[in-house]
Formats: sequence, C-alpha cells, structure tokens
Amino acid sequence: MRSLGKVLIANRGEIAVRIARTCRVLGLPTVAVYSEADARARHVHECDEAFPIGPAEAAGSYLKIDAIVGAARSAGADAVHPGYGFLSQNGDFADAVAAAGLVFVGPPGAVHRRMGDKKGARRLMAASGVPVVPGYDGDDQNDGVLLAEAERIGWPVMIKPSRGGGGKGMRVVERRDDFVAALAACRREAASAFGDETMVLERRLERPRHVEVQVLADAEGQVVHLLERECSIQRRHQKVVEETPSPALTQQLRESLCAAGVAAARAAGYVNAGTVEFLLDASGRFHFLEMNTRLQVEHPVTEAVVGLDLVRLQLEVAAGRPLPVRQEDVSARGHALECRLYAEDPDRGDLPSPGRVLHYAAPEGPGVRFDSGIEMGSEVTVHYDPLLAKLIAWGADRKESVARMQQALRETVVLGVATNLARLQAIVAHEAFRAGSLHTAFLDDHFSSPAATPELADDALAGLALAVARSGSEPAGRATDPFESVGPWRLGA
Ligand code: MV4
Repeated sequence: MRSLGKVLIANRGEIAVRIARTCRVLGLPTVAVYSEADARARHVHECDEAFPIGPAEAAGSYLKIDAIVGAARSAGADAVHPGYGFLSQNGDFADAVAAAGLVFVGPPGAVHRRMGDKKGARRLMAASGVPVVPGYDGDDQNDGVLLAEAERIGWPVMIKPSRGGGGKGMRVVERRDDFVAALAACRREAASAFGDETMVLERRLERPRHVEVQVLADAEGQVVHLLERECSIQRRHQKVVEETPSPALTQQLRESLCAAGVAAARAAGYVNAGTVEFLLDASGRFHFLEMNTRLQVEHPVTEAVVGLDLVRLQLEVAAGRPLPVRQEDVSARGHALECRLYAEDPDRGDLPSPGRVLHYAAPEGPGVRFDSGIEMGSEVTVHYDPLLAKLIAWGADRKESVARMQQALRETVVLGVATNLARLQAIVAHEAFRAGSLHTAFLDDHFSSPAATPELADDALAGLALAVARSGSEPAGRATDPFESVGPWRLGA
C-alpha cells in the first residue's frame, strides 16, 4: 500500500472541478493541466498548481499522453486521475502513467483494452454467465459468414464496430438486401476511426431501456456494486437525464442485474470504479452492452442515494487500500435525478452554442447539488464537450426528487450562451417522464418538435431581468446595451 500525495487531474470542466474538491477534502494537493483555450478556466482556479499542455485542439493537449505525463513529472505528482472522456479509457495512457512510476486512478491498461473490444468483451461475458444480446462475435469476418449470421439472428440486425464504444459507428440493418452495403460502410468508417474493421452483430432490441450498474473493485479482488442507474433519456448517444433507482426494476430484477454487474467486473479482472451497461428489453430481460472503465458523468446520483464519495473510493483503491465498504453495507436511501445542462441551441438543432457566460445562478436547497465547470465570464468554446453543469436532486422518493429538480431548474439561470434548460424543464414536467415510462426513443417520441419545449418559465425570466439590470453596471469593454449581452435570450413571445 502506498499513501497518495499530489494528484494531477488529466481533465477539464466540471469533472476536473469535482475531482479537485475531493482531493482537497482529503488534504491532497492538486495539479491542473490546461490547453491554450483554458488558461482562465475554472478548473485551473480550483487546483493548487497548473501546467499548460498544448493548443486548444484536444488532440494536441488533453489527448497528448506525453504532455500530460510530462506535466505530472514536472509537478512531482504521485497520481493521475483521468476523469471521463479524453484519455480516461485509453490503455496506453494508463500504462504510460504507471511506467512513469505514478499511480493511475483507474484500472490497468490491460483491463481497458480487454473491455474496449466488443468482440472479446462479449465472449468473456457469455463465458462468465453474464447475458449478452443474441448476436455474433466470431473471428471469421467474411461477408458471407456475417450475412448468414445476420439471417440466423433475425432482422433488424445491428452492426457494431468491435472497437467503437458508446454507439460510435453502429448501424441498424432492416433487411437482407441492405446488409452487405451497410457492412462495407461500417468497415470503412471503423477503419478510419479505430484502425480496426472488426464487427460484431446483435439483434436490434426494440425501445430498450439503458440501465447500468456501478461497480467498485480493489486490488485484492473484492468487488461490490453500488446499485444501478437508469440513463434511457439520451439524444444522439448523449445522456440528458439519469436517475437511481431505475423505475423499471423490481427488487428481484435489481438483484440479478447487480449480481451480473459484479460477475462482469470479476470476469474483467476489474480494479477501481467502473460501470457495466445493460439494455433492458420490453420483456424484462437484460443484456450486457459494454463496460465503461472509468468514473461516469452521472456518478453523483449514485453518491446521493448510497452516501459515498466515489472519487474518494477511487483514490483509496488506487493507493492499494482495500475497499472500505462491504456489499452488506451498501443500501439506497431515497431517489436521485441528474439533469445535464448543455450549452446548446434548441433553435439550431441543439448545435453547441459557444460564447461567454455573462451571468449564471446556481440552484440551492435541500437535496440539491450543482456540479459545474463554469464561473462568471467563462468562455465556452467549440473545442470541447458543451456540458456546463449537472443538476442533481435527491428526495425521499421519486416524486420528491422530481419536484426538487423542477424547483432547481426554475432557480437556474445561464446568460450569454444558449442552453437546454427549457428542454430539461419540459422533460421533467412530461407525463411520460413522471410515470417513469422511459426508453431510448423517449426524446425522439416526445421532443422532436420545437413546440414540445416551451419558452423558459417566469422565474427564469425574473433571473434574466436581474442579470440584465446588473450587466448595466459592468465595467467598460463589454456590450453597452444590456440586451446585447443577453445573447440568445428572447423576452416575450
Ligand atoms: C443497441 C440498441 C438496440 N439493440 N443494441 C446506443 C449506445 C450504445 N451504448 C448502444 N446503443 C444501443 N445499442 C442493440 N442490440 C439500442 C441502442 C441505443 C440506445 C441505447 C441506450 C440508450 C439510448 C440509445 C439510443 C439509441 C440506440
């Protein structure tokens, strides 16, 4: 066992701020890294030291293994926390950190590679008794073999690149006649995106729910689960609202799902915090989809109901300590919801909306948590994910967490960039959402027309008026007409 010292956070935005918070609580010094676009970003302000690592483009900075390991060395860091996205699931990064004599806060490279390959992961899971979607994960990748396997599986079939996680590069094929052309297109895309054209085939499940299991494992082989999260409300493979417990599970189903999550983690030889994704079909059967070998964006809902700090547990396990929680100590209290606040423009097909955050107000109150990566004056650029903040609401039951979330959304104000705030308000107010009737086509079914998302609520407009009044007394150099600085906001109809 080693005790951790200085932690370099190899990330930006809200997750870097989140990780820095726990490090500070634990008394661990923190090191930020930043690109040229982020010299004045919030995460830099929240850390004790900061090192520049390259240009705005992530490929030259947050994705550059040498630059980050170099910064860790210069800073005299002892550990590197990768956050999510960027290099967090890159086995070569995990190995490079370890080779530099530093602790990687996550599983070793071999585990990332093992689970980052769908063909191998499916086989490993099936061999370990974890149910997978009926499909094909064989080595023989000839057109004829794949077509015959697709016929056996039954239409519609999904073609998924073996190396493409999170929905990247997958295609649905409705009938035999379209298969060979779709396969060729998938291979071309996968070859350029992943340098590997291996495909797996799966039966396309109809309107499945996405339910995932949070697992934690230590270096001694202890594995526990921290129950499930439901993440069915997504658009273009981007999650928007998540919750725990899932309204879809009976206690019996929950137990078998969570046991399957633990079995998956054991089969993977897992260490640290990870998430096992399942699809739940209409008949209540669940199927392994993939494993995320990192902390998830939506981890706060789990923290809210189980009362644990996942980043702290990650750091402890990474330091070689045994897990301080046994399975029998884990229990859920109440219900938690998370809404992701994105800088994207509902009037422009949800395209990212870069700009300066002129003003924002965070929600407060019982059971409310706001994890943000921004501060007044923050610049939202096109270079990175447009996630501004996450609102998390806890309640004694789903009804209370939903009501608290509605209040939290009413209190939230962001001026200067367009956001999906009104969309979030409409989602949590929707009767299908209130009924817990969630599935992966929820947003397409209920929110594809702009009319489904009304203008922002009156409370938010009151916040706008306040901010407009304040912006009138701002220093020179900003827009002189307060209404100009309001950006995409509109008053009235
Ligand atoms: C599927 C599926 C239906 N059948 N696989 C999307 C993200 C990636 N992790 C897997 N995804 C899906 N895989 C089979 N065999 C439907 C989806 C899917 C989806 C899954 C979860 C949440 C939202 C989704 C939206 C579209 C498609």
